[in-house]
Amino acid sequence: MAKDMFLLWASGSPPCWRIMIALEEKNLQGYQHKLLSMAKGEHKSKETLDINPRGQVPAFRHGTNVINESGAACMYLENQFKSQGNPLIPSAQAEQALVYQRTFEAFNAHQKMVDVIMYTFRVPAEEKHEATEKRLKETATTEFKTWEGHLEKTGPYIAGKNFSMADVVFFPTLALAFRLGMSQKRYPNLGVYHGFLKDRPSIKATWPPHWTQEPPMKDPPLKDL
Ligand SMILES: N[C@@H](CCC(=O)N[C@@H](CS)C(=O)NCC(=O)O)C(=O)O
Repeated sequence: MAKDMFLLWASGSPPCWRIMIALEEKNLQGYQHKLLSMAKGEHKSKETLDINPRGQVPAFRHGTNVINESGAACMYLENQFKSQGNPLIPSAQAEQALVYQRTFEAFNAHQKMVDVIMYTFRVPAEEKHEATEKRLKETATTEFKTWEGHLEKTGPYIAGKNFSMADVVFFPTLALAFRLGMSQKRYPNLGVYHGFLKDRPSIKATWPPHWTQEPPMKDPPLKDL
């Protein structure tokens, strides 16, 4: 079944990682995949553009169905393989409501983190403004503080007692935030959450390969968060 799935991905990309975790959770190992180098611009190659015209990863195909949006691909995998592997969306009303809420809410955290990273690396020094940088960092900090608070109310997983789609979507963003310097001391609940989830088989199996080979950056962009 997984043999007719194909994923183009990049190491450390949270959207790619989400799909890879979902595939593991649904016991869909054995899918075809190719690791691309974004540094070499391989995500702009014809091979990628043929699947994802935006020239972005993930680029994911199941048979003739193309599902490039990471959230859409994860939902698709859960729905197509409902009874296979681990259920990621509970059917009980209150639990389902919380899982959907946290799953889609996680895209906010991701975007606010990306805003800081992009501003740091993509905006030329002469165009940077201290006030803008401060505002972006404060916005991202407030967002992660919100998630820190979520765990106080509904842990140990990000949407309650069980691992769910919300973890599939949120964890890669959090792991990248910590990798890029966000302080675990300032977010103790998120630190504990990250600590136990990183050993989950689906997450271990898909851990970004370059993170195990290369040390974190010396002056990381999220060190003020
Ligand atoms: N909406 C997409 C976002 C994908 C995305 O932002 N991918 C990044 C890598 S993390 C990318 O390919 N960036 C290169 C570019 O936009 O040119 C999803 O969640 O699947």
